[in-house]
Amino acid sequence: MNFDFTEDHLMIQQSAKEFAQEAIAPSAVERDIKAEYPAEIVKQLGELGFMGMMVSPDYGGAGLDTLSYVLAMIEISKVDASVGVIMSVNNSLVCYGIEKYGTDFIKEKYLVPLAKGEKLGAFCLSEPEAGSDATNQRTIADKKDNFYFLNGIKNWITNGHSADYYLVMATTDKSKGHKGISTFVVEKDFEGFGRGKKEDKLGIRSSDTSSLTFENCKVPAENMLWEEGKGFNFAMNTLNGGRIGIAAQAIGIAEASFEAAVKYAKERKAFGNPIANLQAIQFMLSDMATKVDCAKLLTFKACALKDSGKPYFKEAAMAKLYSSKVAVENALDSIQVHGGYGYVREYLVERYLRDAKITEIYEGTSEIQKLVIARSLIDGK
Ligand code: COS
Repeated sequence: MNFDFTEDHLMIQQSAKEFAQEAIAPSAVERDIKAEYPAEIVKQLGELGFMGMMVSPDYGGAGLDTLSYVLAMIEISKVDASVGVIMSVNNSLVCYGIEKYGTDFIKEKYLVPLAKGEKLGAFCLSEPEAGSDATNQRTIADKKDNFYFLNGIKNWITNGHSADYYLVMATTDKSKGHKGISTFVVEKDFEGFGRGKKEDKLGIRSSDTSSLTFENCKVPAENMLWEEGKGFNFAMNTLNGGRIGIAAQAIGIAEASFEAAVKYAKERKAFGNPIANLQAIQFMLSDMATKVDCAKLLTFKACALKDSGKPYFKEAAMAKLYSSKVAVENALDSIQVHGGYGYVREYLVERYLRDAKITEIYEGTSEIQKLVIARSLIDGK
């Protein structure tokens, strides 16, 4: 077991940190208030290679390991979790899914621009009646000649309004249950594709989330990923890696909350001394720091398993379950340390709490993570 980062890991961590401080931090508060999508920042992230970090250089990516991606995600999310989720969906759901399950044609056409950050992707599994119960896909794909015609609605789609390419799960054979679901690459300009309203959210407000509509949306048969009937397995396998990305996003928020609490506790005086001298505050800071380290260890372990080609779905679920819980707890504790100042916009910690909550919900709720972990423990898989 080696707890040291390589020179390369440290370099990536440092460059993500610098970019986050210089290019993301100055507009984060305003974008949160206005719910404004960070188009220019996403473009720059692409130019720096942060939008296709794990994709092979053969397809325009940076060819890095999962730990590098997680270190960058933590630094970016520490400053702005909205930018973190945009980056996470493109990297670990869209690029990963296409690289692993796409034909050469799909990789050349779609993966290269996505990995270079020239185009943006979205992952479309959720529907009004298929959230945790993801096998209940109502979107239908009917085949006619060399095309599939998609009809249905997707919702809660991150990058819904901003993406160019959408990975869409749809039922190709209802009689087969989850083995009758397939995945398609849909372009924003395909006939019959539409975008619904943007959601007005509690947190991660600078990322865009919306519903999508498919009305006889015409998709070439060659745009199917993996093979017919493998769409649900595609979604599950891809979400395992996505959960590592969300764990990293949550760690970023948890660490930012902790650092803000330490800074404030050293500055703020009560009873004639900095509140950092008070044991009540010290205990909170100790718990916050310990939890961040635990969350990192779980997440780094999931990265190591994934990169060595071993099963990692249980560890990814544990990493997301724990890190998201810590993000919420640390944000709450940081507000408590700040007192009244933690409750107002002038200090950043109220945003950390609003941003943290979604990490317990998307890419599988905490209850779903517990279900995945429990099944693995009981079935021994
Ligand atoms: N990794 C890989 N495969 C998985 C998996 C995982 N974490 N979880 C389930 N699967 C596979 C199973 O192995 C099974 O495959 P086969 O049919 O080839 O054997 C298939 O998926 C169906 O699994 P299962 O029978 O367990 O289905 P259930 O309906 O009982 O449960 C859950 C599926 C609840 C685990 C699944 O629907 C889920 O993860 N839901 C949450 C979805 C989600 O994360 N939504 C967020 C949307 S993206 S923001």
